[in-house]
Amino acid sequence: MSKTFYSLCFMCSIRCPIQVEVANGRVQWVQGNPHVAGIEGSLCPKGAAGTALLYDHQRLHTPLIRDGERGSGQWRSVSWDEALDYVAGKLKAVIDTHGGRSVALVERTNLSTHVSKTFLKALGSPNHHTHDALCKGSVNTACRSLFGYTDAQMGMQYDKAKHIVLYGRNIFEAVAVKEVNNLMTALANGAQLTYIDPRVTVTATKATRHWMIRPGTDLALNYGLMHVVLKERLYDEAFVDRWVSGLSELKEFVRPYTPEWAEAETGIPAAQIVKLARDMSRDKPAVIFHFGYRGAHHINEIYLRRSILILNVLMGSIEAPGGLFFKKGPGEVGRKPARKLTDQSLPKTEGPRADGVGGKDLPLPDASHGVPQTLIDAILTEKPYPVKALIINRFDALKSIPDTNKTKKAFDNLDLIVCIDVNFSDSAWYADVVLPESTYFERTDCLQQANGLKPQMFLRPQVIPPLHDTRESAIILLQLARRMGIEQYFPYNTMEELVAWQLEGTGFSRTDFETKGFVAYAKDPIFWDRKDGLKIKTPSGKIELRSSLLEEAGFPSFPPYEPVPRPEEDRFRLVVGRVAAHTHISTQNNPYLSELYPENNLWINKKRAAKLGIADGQEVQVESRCGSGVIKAFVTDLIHPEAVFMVHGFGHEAREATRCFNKGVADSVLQESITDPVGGSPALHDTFVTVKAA
Ligand SMILES: Nc1nc2c(c(=O)[nH]1)N[C@H]1C(S)=C(S)[C@@H](COP(=O)(O)OP(=O)(O)OC[C@H]3O[C@@H](n4cnc5c(=O)[nH]c(N)nc54)[C@H](O)[C@@H]3O)O[C@H]1N2
Ligand SMILES: Nc1nc2c(c(=O)[nH]1)N[C@H]1C(S)=C(S)[C@@H](COP(=O)(O)OP(=O)(O)OC[C@H]3O[C@@H](n4cnc5c(=O)[nH]c(N)nc54)[C@H](O)[C@@H]3O)O[C@H]1N2
Ligand code: SF4
Ligand SMILES: [Mo]
Repeated sequence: MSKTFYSLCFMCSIRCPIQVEVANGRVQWVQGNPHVAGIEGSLCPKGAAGTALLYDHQRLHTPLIRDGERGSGQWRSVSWDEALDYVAGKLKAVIDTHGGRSVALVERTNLSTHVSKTFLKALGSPNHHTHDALCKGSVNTACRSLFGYTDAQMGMQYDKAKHIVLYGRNIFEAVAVKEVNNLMTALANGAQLTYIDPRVTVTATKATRHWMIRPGTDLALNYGLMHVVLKERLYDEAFVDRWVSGLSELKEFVRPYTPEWAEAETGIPAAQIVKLARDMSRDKPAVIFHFGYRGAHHINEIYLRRSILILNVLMGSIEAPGGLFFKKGPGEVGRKPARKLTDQSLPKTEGPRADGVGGKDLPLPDASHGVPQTLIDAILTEKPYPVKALIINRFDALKSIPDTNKTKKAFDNLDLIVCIDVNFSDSAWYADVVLPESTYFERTDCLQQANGLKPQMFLRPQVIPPLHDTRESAIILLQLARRMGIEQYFPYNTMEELVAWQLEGTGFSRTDFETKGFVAYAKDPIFWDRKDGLKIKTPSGKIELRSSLLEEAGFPSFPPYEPVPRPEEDRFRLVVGRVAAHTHISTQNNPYLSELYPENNLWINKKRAAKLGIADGQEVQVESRCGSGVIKAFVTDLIHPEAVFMVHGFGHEAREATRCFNKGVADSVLQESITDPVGGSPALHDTFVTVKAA
């Protein structure tokens, strides 16, 4: 007998809605949820390889306690009781000596993040971290500086857009299924796509125009664009007059940044810059300048993200169909969202965050996410205070934070490392205790509140019982909470009880999710009235080009442009990114995906490779100030001469993950840990490397 379930993929954190067929206790088939607009059956290659994760004999099967040196790969399989007693005992010892704040937790945001936040707060620790800063911290801060909303509270209506500009937002390889489909719809309807990237990516091949920009200079391009827009009055005057403050300061600021000046910095012809400004103005307000995620990570990233958002504001594309919108929650229609454990009144935590967020060094990054790379510094220096226990959940701290060698040194300073994962990640490999989570097919998860033009709620139900001795992270934390004496904040015994608790007051019940996998709070898209109804959350109620958030923290809104250094003769700027077949650092050992894309290589420009005597396919040694590795060269004219590129996610060290062990090089080993002090993102693309024949 076959049964159909609606659920959420978790081969990456996009969480696309899926339909799962189960027969004879086995997952037989997975496809996109046909009831969800923009998905309609489709999946990406990683989503399709979900069953290969489920049935992979190399994933984690039981709790493990380390039996040799850290990283030696000697483990003891233990019962859950033994593992949890061990962790609780160690946590108590650390807390007795150093206080609750000496426990930190790092995780990739997931549906149970409210549970782990509650766990840490209940222990008295302010040191909960998500991946956010590493992914898009400066985008988050830039959005708050202009609108008072985070980037996560904003979206883009691609399918109705007439022109979309992507700054290294490589949508057709760094995939979110709905986004890809909606962009395809826009292109089929005649929309223009301008793609800016120092590499020719798949997205570049589908674009109306592609500019091979000199790496790191997008900000100069944007100042050139703004110069034209303001000089030729190409902006949406009605929108700007009504909603924007700081226009005259911006005008004054961009006056010297002519398109000719931008050409000298970026390599993009001035006439083309002028043309893009005019094209966008013609199509406004149904235009999108995508604020991007990982395209350009530099020490001044905040100002790039602000400049992209400001271009949208000038085009009046905010809250316009085919532009950027503010996500609407259930409150918009007088309803309630799913409850979170963090809604409860929780103990006050023991003051400042160890990573410095909210303090004088990092006043502005989002304290509800933290900055993982500066947590590493705090662990190393024990400043402002010792952090001695680290819980890592659904995150690979060792390989997702720049400068792996430094992270390893910080690990040496910890009394306890616990890793909750489904795979033998490198962080698991270096942990003291490994707690295996059930995969997304085997567990019911917390509810997904999906705000957007139409607020909705999704559920990920268990479709088969766990195949091995694994548990859900929300249950693991509950069982630890009981051992730590903080169980009063966890009002459930099972995931079904937790979901029922979350649903209280929403007007929906568990069975409402069975027909389509989701429930909707509204039928039609909700747009606020652009004349009078925008709920801008800055102190002035206006979109603040001159930002009170920045200036009150002592940062300028419009700092003069600083030229981007060109690498010395024998050096390259290291840039990194994704490939369609893999998720960050987590799918390289997947039986199917490891076949599709088994190892990364180093893209290097043909002319520069010729000078160095490097041939295509040859092994080369790449070296930065913090590390080195040997990787095969991909010699091509599809990359700017100043840059070399590698796909993130390779160079795994966990021997038990045999399909990916030691294949390719980890970008994190090479990258220096530099942080945008305003926005909070790591400047992952500010590392220079040498390349020579290995
Ligand atoms: N050097 C470098 N660092 C980066 C980036 C980069 O390009 N280069 N990219 C940044 C970006 S954009 C992001 S979003 C982050 C992502 O950083 P991470 O979150 O670390 O990366 P992922 O590959 O998404 O997943 C990490 C871990 O989650 C585990 N996992 C998968 N499913 C489950 C599950 O159901 N339960 C549990 N408990 N674990 C699970 C995987 O096995 C993997 O070990 O990295 C950032 N850091
Ligand atoms: N297949 C797959 N899809 C994913 C993910 C995944 O792991 N795998 N992860 C998801 C997540 S968490 C994220 S954050 C997004 C990331 O989405 P993106 O940010 O679109 O992804 P990246 O592949 O990191 O893209 C970086 C691109 O920027 C280019 N670039 C480098 N330097 C510059 C520069 O100076 N200027 C410009 N304009 N471009 C530059 C690089 O060449 C590269 O093509 O992808 C999401 N989708
Ligand atoms: S983008 Fe692919 S891997 Fe990520 S959730 Fe969607 S289908 Fe799954
Ligand atoms: Mo990300």
